[in-house]
Amino acid sequence: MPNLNFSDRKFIKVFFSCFLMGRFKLAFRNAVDLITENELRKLLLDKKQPVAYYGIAPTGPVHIGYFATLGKIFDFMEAGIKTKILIADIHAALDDLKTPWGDIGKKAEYYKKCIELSFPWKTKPEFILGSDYQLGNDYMLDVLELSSMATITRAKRAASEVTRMKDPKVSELIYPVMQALDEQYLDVDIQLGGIDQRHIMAFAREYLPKLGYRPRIELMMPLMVGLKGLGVKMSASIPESCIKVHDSESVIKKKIGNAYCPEGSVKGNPIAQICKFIIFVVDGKLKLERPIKFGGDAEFKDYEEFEKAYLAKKIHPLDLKNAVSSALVRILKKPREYFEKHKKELEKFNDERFLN
Ligand code: STL
Repeated sequence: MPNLNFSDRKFIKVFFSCFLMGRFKLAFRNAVDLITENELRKLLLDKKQPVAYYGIAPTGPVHIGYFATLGKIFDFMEAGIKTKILIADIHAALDDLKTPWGDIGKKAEYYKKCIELSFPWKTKPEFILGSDYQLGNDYMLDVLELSSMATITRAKRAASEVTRMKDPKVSELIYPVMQALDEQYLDVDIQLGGIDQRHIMAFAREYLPKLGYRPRIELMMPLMVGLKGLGVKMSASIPESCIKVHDSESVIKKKIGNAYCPEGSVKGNPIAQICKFIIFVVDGKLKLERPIKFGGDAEFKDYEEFEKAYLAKKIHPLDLKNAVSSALVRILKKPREYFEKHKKELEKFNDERFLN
């Protein structure tokens, strides 16, 4: 290490911060909230390879609503942030038995498979199974210690947007306690999740320091609007609102064909959101194929360019739907073909939402 004086060091720091502005921008793009911006800027400046995690409870069928947050892992990889994917199998049962205890193992396997096959990962993401560490003595003692600090009212508020919370089970209040501890036990700097996780994330920020652990940075992604629009989120419990990663080609085309897609408007428009959060993230572009009389072929290099053209009504919803259908059919090829061959893996859940 050369001997640098104060102004040399300062210059290097400023030089790097300019360079790293791009890194912050990439880490934050498409996100809706961040606690806190200063902490993330500092982390990117101070640490060469920060670590983040995204936790998913393996409950219903995997659908493209997960892609908004999964796509962020893509950005993170590019920004030099290592990302772990937590398959929170125990949480899936804690949430009012959305997955029965006896099924959490096979459900976790199914989620891992779907996530692995759905994205053209440049480097394979690291998967961690909740039950592999959450039953350890230290973790469990921390669960009990945190439970002795947080009131029921506080835990209820934390869980309110995530677990079912209909005459809640005790386990639904343990859920946020464990999610907070996951940040510590996975040894991460950042937790990544949908905006519906924000009360749990705030809970984690508040309670980890009470156990002597540092609060983590929380980055929140939007929830994709369902295919029927009207601000109703994409959810596996409303089959026509979402596209499963193993839906057949004809089902994908039918669902996109029936989707809400007002001409000249991207507000609450699920098709525009699929472009923004999936197609531009995975492909880095959007291609439109049209007969010459309808404007001919077109290619957009980023979402902003596409949005401008769509708002100016230079793209007809039908042409857009065709382009989005073919892109999704291509992007979901691997999971579709895998589960066509291994139909039994879907049938064993005894839940018709997993089938076509
Ligand atoms: C869901 C749907 C979803 C994400 C989650 C749950 C997240 C669960 C979770 C569990 C433990 C953690 C972090 C996140 O440490 O999209 O029902």
